[in-house]
Amino acid sequence: MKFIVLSTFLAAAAVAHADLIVTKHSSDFTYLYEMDVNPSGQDLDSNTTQDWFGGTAGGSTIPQDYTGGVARSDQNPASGDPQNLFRTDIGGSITRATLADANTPWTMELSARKTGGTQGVDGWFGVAMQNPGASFSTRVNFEDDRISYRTGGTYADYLVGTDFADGAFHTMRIAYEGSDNYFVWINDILLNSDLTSAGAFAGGNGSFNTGGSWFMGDFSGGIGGDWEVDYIRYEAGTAFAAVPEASELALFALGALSLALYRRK
Ligand SMILES: [Ca+2]
Ligand SMILES: [Ca+2]
Ligand SMILES: [Ca+2]
Repeated sequence: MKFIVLSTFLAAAAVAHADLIVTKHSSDFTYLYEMDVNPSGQDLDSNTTQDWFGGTAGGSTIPQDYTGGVARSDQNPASGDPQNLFRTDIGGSITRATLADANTPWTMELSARKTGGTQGVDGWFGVAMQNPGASFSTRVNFEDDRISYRTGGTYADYLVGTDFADGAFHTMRIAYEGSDNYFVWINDILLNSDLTSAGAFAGGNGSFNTGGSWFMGDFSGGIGGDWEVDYIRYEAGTAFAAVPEASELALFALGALSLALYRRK
């Protein structure tokens, strides 16, 4: 009986990692934007070009408030649809400089929390990402009670019923393998856990910037509400799985212990 439990757990663990078996903690990524300062003024890849866009374009502004290690969206004026986002749609930006083409892999993890306001029809924090030269992009949203992933022109919902408006920080990791294959973790939970590489999430958001760009935060009328970002961490060249949660490791240890006890009997 205990052996069956362990076998089931091991099978679940194998599936949970899909085909991405190389893990890496985000704090070990190459580029760490910890939000102690405005990342638009940083040049972590030393290419003499600011890594992120700064200022306002099309009514959208990179967050200007950096206090206590977090970036804070400034939704003033309260009327209309003010938009705050992190964006890399500039020549030599961190993503354009480090992603060679449509199939260059990468891993990004961010930590964000909702601090107030009313979400839009697509939630309170969105991410849209497109490699240089890619024909598609990927789009993921934090909503008050779910995660939505754009696929096939519509949104699919995940983790429905989870309170993402609880004021706590939540992590979003996206790993791109190339060939329009994405893996998404929320709080270290792999959303497309039942899929292998060939059937990974396809970027279903269509093309929004063929030159390559990341948009993160509020960049559309469908996103609303206030938020803070604790960090954005990024590494080019490899799709890394999230490190299993401590609770999973504890379960694994428990399973191993059960097996040991089973064998002793
Ligand atoms: Ca740079
Ligand atoms: Ca908006
Ligand atoms: Ca921080």
